[in-house]
Amino acid sequence: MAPHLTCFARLASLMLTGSLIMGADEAPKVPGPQPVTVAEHGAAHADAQAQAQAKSLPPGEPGKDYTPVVVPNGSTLPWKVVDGVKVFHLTAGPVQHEFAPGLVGTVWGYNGQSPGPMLELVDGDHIRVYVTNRLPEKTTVHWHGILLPNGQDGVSGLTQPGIPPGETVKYEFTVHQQGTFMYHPHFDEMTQMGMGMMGMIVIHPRNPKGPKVARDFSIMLTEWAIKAGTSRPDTNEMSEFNILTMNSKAFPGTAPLVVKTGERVRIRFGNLGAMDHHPVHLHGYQFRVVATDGGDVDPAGQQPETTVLVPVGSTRAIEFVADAPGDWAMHCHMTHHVMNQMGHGLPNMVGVDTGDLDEQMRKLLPDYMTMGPTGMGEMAEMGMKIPENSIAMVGADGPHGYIDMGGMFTVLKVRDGITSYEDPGWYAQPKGTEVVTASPEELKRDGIVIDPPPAVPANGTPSAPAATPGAAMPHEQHH
Ligand SMILES: [Cu+2]
Repeated sequence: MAPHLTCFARLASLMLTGSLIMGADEAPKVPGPQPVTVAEHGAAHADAQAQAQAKSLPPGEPGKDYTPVVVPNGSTLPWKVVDGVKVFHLTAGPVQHEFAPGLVGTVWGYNGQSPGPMLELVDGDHIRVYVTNRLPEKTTVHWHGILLPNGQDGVSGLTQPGIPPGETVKYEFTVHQQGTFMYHPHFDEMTQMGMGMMGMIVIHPRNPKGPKVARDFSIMLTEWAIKAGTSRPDTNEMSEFNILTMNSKAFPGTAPLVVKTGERVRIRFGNLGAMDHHPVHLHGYQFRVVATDGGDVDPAGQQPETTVLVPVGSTRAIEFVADAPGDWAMHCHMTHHVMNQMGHGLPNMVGVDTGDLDEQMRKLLPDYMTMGPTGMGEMAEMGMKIPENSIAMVGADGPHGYIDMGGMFTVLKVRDGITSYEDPGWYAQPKGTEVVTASPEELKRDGIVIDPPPAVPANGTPSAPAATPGAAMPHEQHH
């Protein structure tokens, strides 16, 4: 192994040297038109940055310059103004964090929170962010999607030295853009982001155009690997993520998004998970994807959608008018991402006839229960015994029974004439709009014939294909 490593190191160093001696004056000549050389571009860029810094505007104010964004389960980072500069302070460090009732994790975050508090700015703001490192290793802060001088980009080793434990550094730049962005460490990324270090950045336009948004939400999506009964995320895990979160909360820990009927709503999503993109689906509405972390989508190019894919390392903002009252589910559509800890990595038991296995096992393990012979939906509802400090696979009591979802799941609550954005409770469906059991008269009226159930044991496998009496319409059997 050693000779190979040496070889590789030499090769890498040669490549590095190569790139170093290929200075600005010796930019590789490529055939075809060359409007700008590297040197010219570099100088122009530096000039632009200097001019940009000089062109900062007075600090934008909430209420006057923008309607503040709501961070469900989270907060906005406070600031003070010193000589026209917005001054912030982030402290990276360990956090005791509750994902949902029953599960507290020992994670890392900023200012005692994961995700860290949202930075809320206005186009033209000049900002100074102090970052104190209370972690046991170095860190940096990278401002994802922000256009800034190279020295402020926060990549350890490339644009700055890592911030040693106990030290405080200063980032300072002017923002000249608008939209939804993120911040996160660029040192030991796998560990630090896997431990929960991330946050959102919103930059409001100085002079907003287009329809005014009444309710504007920010949700950071991410994923964690926390084995049931433990509290520390396993950041070496690459595929078995069992806690999927919105603003670091798993349902039923996620706060609902409360909106008044008729209001225009924006929801901003960011994704700094390790491995998974999240297709977030909203029930009851069509929306448009109006912006990414690359900027606003031109109205002509805004696709109507009901699901928005939020890839790792990206933000997406959606907008719609909340004209339909109700409790509307909003969740990642990957089915494993609406499960909590107990739903993954188990043997497939669907259809297995377990006989008296549970009874026999309980002689050795009093709380034994085979998971999943009839499916997984009712496991938590049954009150299955689970390890201390863990959350089962499923959710919470709802107005019509058990909501058997966890993870990246929340509820958009749209209500007529509300005067407060406090959780209004569950939606009362108007009479005649609920799902009801079909009556014999209705079945008769519409000519619906119900087949007798197939003659197989409850948990068993049919010994022969189920009979299909001629009277049945085949497509009905899938309902
Ligand atoms: Cu997902």
